[in-house]
Amino acid sequence: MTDNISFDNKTKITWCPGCGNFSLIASLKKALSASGLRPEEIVLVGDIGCSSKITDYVEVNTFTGLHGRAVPLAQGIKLANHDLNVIAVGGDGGLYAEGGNHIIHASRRNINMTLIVNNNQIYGLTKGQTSPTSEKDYISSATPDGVIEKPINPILIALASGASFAARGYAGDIMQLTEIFSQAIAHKGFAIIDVLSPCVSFNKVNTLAYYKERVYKVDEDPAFDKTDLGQAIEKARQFGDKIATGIIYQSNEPSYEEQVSVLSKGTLVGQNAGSIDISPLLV
Ligand SMILES: Cc1ncc(C[n+]2csc(CCOP(=O)(O)OP(=O)(O)O)c2C)c(N)n1
Ligand code: SF4
Repeated sequence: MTDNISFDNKTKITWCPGCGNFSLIASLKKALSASGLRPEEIVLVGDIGCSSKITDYVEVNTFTGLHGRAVPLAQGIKLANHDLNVIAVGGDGGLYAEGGNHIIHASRRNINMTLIVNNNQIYGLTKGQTSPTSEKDYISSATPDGVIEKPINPILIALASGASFAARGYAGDIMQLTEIFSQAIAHKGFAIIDVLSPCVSFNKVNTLAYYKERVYKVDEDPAFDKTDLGQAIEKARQFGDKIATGIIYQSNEPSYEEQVSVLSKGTLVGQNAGSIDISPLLV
């Protein structure tokens, strides 16, 4: 039995009191405890930023790379050893700005991994500059006259790029977030979860109260079918006075790894692929 593993470690947490990352880590640990996975079967891949500090606080294998590159790192780890359960975590700045292109290709590629984005609608660690999800007219130190560009809708981008699992959660509902993470970890293919999360120190607009006033759960509507892409796109677009949360889309498709013939013989690490001489390819 593995359901009593807490995944806690003793590292001192340095997030500001009230930060949305506390809900995210609590939900992730609960989902991992319920998954039956053991710490050594999991790799948590961080980006750079406040949200990526999560790799220091969960008792699993971890890897942290460059800002915006958590997704390609996670994909590489999964392809090297597809027996591992790989979860990437980062902020909206790194993952939607510097690393925005990776979301498109991970969505269409469908490598079996989970991507959790702590979306506080700003760059938190560097003190509140605007990110691709900052609202139009949002005033920050980087945009004293307000943001000129329109914000992106990451769930719509993932759906348009072919994602087989797309969800939106918010830091005010740990039960819902835990259920979404559990389903995402169990999902076969690329699962993206955009988590609306307050940065209490630098974003005074998109607060927990702001989200609470607007969110509702898609599964409260008995007519909603998460396997219907048309309905999912409608729900993904609902990001304003009403914000749709929950699993917005899920389809059952072959993962990338299942379709790579060499991986049917076992993991690349198991096949000792590291010892293959690739020097002829490099001339
Ligand atoms: C390529 C690159 N650009 C910029 C930075 C500086 N930098 C480090 S953290 C950060 C902000 C992180 O914001 P976000 O990804 O939204 O994460 P959060 O801190 O909000 O969780 C920036 C701009 C960097 N480390 N590397
Ligand atoms: S600066 Fe913002 S995102 Fe970073 S720990 Fe503090 S509240 Fe959280």
